[in-house]
Amino acid sequence: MKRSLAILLTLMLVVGLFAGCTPKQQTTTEGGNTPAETKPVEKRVMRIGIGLNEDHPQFKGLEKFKEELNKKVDTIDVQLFANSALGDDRAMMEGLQLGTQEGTCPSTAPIGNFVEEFKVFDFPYLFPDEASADKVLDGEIGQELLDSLSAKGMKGLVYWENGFRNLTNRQVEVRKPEDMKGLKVRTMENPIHLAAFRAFGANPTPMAFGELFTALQQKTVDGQENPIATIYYNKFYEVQGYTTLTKHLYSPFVFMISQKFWDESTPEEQEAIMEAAKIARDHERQLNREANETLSKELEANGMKVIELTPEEQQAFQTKAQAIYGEFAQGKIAEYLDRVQKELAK
Ligand code: KDG
Repeated sequence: MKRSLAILLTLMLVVGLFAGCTPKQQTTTEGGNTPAETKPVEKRVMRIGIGLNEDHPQFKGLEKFKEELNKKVDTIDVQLFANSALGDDRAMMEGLQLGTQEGTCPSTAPIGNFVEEFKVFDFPYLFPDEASADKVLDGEIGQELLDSLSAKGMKGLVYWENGFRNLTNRQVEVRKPEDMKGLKVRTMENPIHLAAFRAFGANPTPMAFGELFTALQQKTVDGQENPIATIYYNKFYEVQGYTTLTKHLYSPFVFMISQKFWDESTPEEQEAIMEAAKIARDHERQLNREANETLSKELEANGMKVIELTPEEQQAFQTKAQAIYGEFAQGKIAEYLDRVQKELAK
């Protein structure tokens, strides 16, 4: 009797130990009433979060990713979260590292806090147009930087598009840097952005995107800067009077998943993830470009004044921005900047 009790206890301990050792992979199973002989498909959950809302091309891109991935494999359950439901860009990248979520799509601006070299993409007026950005981002330089994320626990898949950023504010018709004097402007968490806005004469302050609308509404800040699609889909026209088409920075997104999720994927799944990410990228870029082309009119229809700058006016902003290049183009960032500029000159 004693012996069988000992065996039973040992068995329970072994089973318990094994249960403890199984990788903590969150799984879901498809379909409840499968016949006994067919094993239910075990799905790994891929939670992807972004700061923007469901109307934005970025979210449409994620829906496309999910649809394409589902066509190729049935072992991954993609779950999408908009509106900073999983946190801001920085917190979500930390979430990939900690394993509390599997995917996100931040602007490059906060990525510089994880991999310094990423700051190369955040120099104002670096890319003259979308085609030049695509050339660098989808080429060798872009790939090298994506690869550098792996050492930080993040697998950079491809670049999507946030787009050319423009200034909005509540009270001033900004046409030249001097008009920005003393204006409290929210920027992303990036030292180059902060320096650029100081150089323009503004009083910049970094803030998470999720807090921005309320900050504008409560007048904690006077203005902010984002691409037209974001200004429109986030209804900033309800709390801002003016958009100046400064186009001061082409802002890329990096679509990334956790390195752990990638490493635990089969080669077939990895191929499917990569293919779906690329199809979704093309879809998202196209929607975003259409939105940026057409939505200025909608901003005006919603009571905003949209200010186009003459080439001379634009140049005045560019000259101010140029003055901060030296301070940030140091070490590895300087090397990358040089390579990007050579690539653009080709
Ligand atoms: O989903 C992306 C957003 O979290 C953020 O990157 C948007 O450009 C952005 C900003 O200003 O924070």
